[in-house]
Amino acid sequence: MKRGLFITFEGPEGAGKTTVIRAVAEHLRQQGYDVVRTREPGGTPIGDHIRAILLAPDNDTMHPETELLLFSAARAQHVRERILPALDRGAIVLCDRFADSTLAYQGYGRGLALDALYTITEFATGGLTPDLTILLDIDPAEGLARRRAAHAQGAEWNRIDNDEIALHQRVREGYLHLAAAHPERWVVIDASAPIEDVVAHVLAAIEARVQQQNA
Ligand code: Z5A
Repeated sequence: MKRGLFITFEGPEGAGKTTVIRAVAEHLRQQGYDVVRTREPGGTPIGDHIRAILLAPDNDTMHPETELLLFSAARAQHVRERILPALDRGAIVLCDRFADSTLAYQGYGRGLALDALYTITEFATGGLTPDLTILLDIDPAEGLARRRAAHAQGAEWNRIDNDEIALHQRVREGYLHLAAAHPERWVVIDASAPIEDVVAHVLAAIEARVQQQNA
């Protein structure tokens, strides 16, 4: 059976991943593609239980190592229960965060050793790597301001939103570093632009990748 396309979306809080994925999924479905939208942490019932532990603001004594293993446990379940079956049937999987979030947050952000993160991630994913990763790049101060505005309208506020701004700056720099190291997989898009422009750039990047796969 033809393998589908695994596309991940990364970026600081409030970059617009959820909003963009929703618009892109609708566009691709209208074109007749089988599209699966999913997210991390989560994407499965077990993953959603782990998500609740990870993001509860009260769990503020969680150690970085515990956090790493919980994100990785949720990912191991997500890959096997949800992502691989969808790819095996030829779907386009749009995933809101994946293993690069672990490198950016637990690695560049919290300072855990990157070589350990690569080993644990390889084990959790069984070696699954995205075909395309979209980095929605934004100044964390602007992203967090968006999050605060959304929270005032009822959106949830989580434990990691509470982290110091310096962590979010290191996360952004980590992402830019990862993208520069693997330009064949990453596309960096300015997420401070109006949402219509961001969606148009993302669709162009996906269409280019689909054509490349079909060539
Ligand atoms: N995490 C980790 O540390 N390690 C890991 O391995 C993984 C994750 C997988 C998950 O939280 C947390 O877990 C996350 C990283 C960490 N850290 N935090 N916090 P989450 O899933 O709840 O949150 P998120 O992934 O960071 O998403 P988010 O904060 O909800 O942001 P978003 O999805 O990128 O943005 P949005 O919800 O689409 O938009 C936010 C607001 O901005 C909303 O009101 C939009 O209408 C508005 N928006 C969006 N785009 C625009 C533009 N272009 N202009 C103006 N306004 C806009």
